[in-house]
Amino acid sequence: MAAKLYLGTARYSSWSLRGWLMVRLAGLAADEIFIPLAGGNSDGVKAVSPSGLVPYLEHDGARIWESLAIAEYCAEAHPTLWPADRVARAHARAIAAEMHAGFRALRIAMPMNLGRDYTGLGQTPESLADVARIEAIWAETRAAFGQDGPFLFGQTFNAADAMYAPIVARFLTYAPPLSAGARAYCAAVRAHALVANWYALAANEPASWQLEKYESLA
Ligand SMILES: N[C@@H](CCC(=O)N[C@@H](CS)C(=O)NCC(=O)O)C(=O)O
Repeated sequence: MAAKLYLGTARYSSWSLRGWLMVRLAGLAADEIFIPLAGGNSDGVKAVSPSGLVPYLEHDGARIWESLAIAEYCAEAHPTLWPADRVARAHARAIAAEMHAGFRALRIAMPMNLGRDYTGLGQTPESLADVARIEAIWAETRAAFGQDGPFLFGQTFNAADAMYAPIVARFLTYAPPLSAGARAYCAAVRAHALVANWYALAANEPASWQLEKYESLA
């Protein structure tokens, strides 16, 4: 049976972006099925995904939901999704897990929207605290492991970068105050071919998939 990767609206679905990046980075062949999100409890998603959420991957007999589990599945096929060095790999997993479990205030205050300029919006004390923590993670990681390239662990865009790519997208849309180092990292992630590809997919989605509640924040 053909492998399938179920995804939500590219313009909004930050978790789908993470799962899609993992699958593409690993080079797994899978039919990509984009389901327009209704803003929660989407019938089309509930019909296919065990958790009622996307991303959801069916591949070679395996059924995998949760973006971090998809990352680990993809890394089994393509180990360079995680750094080769044990200590760097542990750090990459820690920051990926922190992303997966956290930054709720930021995610609520600045929902991902790849098609709008919401400069200055979404800045609450709680979301700015998340921004500060993310900047610290990026700076610490790049200083310790990423000196030789533009990404968190240097030259290779890996699973940790994929986990933070939707944060970059939010920073580009909402433009909170950021350090020069964080802005440079955001530019590098945005310029990555796969991230550019996802933005293009989002730009080509039908206008009818857009949801008023995400399009009228300004
Ligand atoms: N913890 C999950 C979160 C997945 C999630 O919340 N996905 C959202 C889309 S970004 C979803 O499927 N929402 C259901 C809906 O909008 O109907 C993961 O890491 O994959």
